[in-house]
Amino acid sequence: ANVPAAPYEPKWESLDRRPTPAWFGEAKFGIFIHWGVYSVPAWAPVGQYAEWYWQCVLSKDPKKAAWRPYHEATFGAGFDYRDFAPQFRAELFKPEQWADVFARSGAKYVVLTSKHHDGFALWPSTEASRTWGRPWNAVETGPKRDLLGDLADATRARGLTFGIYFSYYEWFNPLWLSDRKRFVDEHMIPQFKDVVTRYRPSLIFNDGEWEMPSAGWRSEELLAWLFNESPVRDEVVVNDRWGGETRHKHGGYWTTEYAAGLADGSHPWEENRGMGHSYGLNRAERAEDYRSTRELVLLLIDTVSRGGNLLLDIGPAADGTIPPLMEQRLLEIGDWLRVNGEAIHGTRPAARAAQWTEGKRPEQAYGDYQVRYELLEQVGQQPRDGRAVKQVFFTQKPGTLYAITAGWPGRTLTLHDVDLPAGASVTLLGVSGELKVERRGAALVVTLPDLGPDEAPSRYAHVLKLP
Ligand code: FUL
Repeated sequence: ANVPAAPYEPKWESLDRRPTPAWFGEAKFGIFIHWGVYSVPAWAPVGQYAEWYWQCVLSKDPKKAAWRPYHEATFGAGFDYRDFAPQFRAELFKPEQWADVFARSGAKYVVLTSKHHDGFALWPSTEASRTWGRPWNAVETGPKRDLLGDLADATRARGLTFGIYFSYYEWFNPLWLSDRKRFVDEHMIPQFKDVVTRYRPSLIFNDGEWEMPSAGWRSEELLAWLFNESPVRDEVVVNDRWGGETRHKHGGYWTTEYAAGLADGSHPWEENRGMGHSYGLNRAERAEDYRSTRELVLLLIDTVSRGGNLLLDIGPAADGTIPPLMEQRLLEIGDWLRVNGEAIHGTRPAARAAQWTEGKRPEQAYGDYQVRYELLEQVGQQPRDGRAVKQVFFTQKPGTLYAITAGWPGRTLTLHDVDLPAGASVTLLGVSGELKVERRGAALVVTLPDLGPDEAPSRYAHVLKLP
């Protein structure tokens, strides 16, 4: 409804004026899924991206030196990545079960890799098999199933918004290697229009754009088609990966990847990352390589307090199962959101994103509940001494301020520079009754309920609701 009438001109100047459809800013939390042929080897040196398997095994870059010996020892020197495709079977894939987990996680949207840089399409893309000269989509080989269509249907049936990841670039597509212009004209553009028309994704996380400027990819034309003519022109949300020059400059929302994100909501943005160090499943990662639920919940809160969305990635296995550790994290985030979601979904950043410990060393803040958060250094929010941490995060809705504490604050919590109308009451989400509040100058001292160790309404973080 907030989208002005088409047409948009195939020029950044015009395309960049299209507002990001409102659903995105309300949703806050999405699930990213990297799933494909790379889910068969499902391996990377810890810290690297497993979905890059094919490229890295063939790479001469010394930083990628560990890949080839692993591949040769495990599968044999002559084993071609393409021969993993028949082993991508998805035999245990139950899209309804995935959708159930996603819905219970409190996420509002789901973004699946329609194809990654290996070019393998999760839908019956005729362009994929034609340009690769072999069955190179999930219906013609491997799962023999329209994974994209089945997940789109199942997630929508649970009220979730469905989107796709799409990579322009395909490392070894024969047409890309021989003629980039024909690759774009005869493969990429028809394929993009096909996937959009068939599945009507409400979000397109484009990627693999860096290899050419946007003019080479014909991105302005493609986006004008998307915004003016495509079946999703009213609701589609797009990111900023449309050509070597476009990130944080053109397109829709800005993307950050394993980074701190932006300092504020001056432009729509979304941080995306896995729970460990990879997007595709990496079987070399151990439990301690994964962020804890507490870290993930705090990451979500911190992101939302600065006006961003969090697109949290999972890497399902080639058999179609979600690794239980990932499922557990999602369900626990959902437990938190069930009590506290009103402070996340549909909110906007407050005047101030967070309250820091003032001049205190982090260990003096909340004992072991302190938020150690290396990310924040990257957005220049660290106070001078470099030791302070965020204790309280703020979000708001019209007429309501939410103060979200990292960990249980103890018997009282002092909120600095917060106003409270006379006679107004403060509550703790998940607990009935008003809290005692005392004004001390510009600060409010809130007395928390006297709860036993297991009686707090939720774990990890707690929400005070102020009128
Ligand atoms: C990057 C890709 O190269 C990664 O594999 C991953 O898909 C990430 C979301 O975007 O640019």
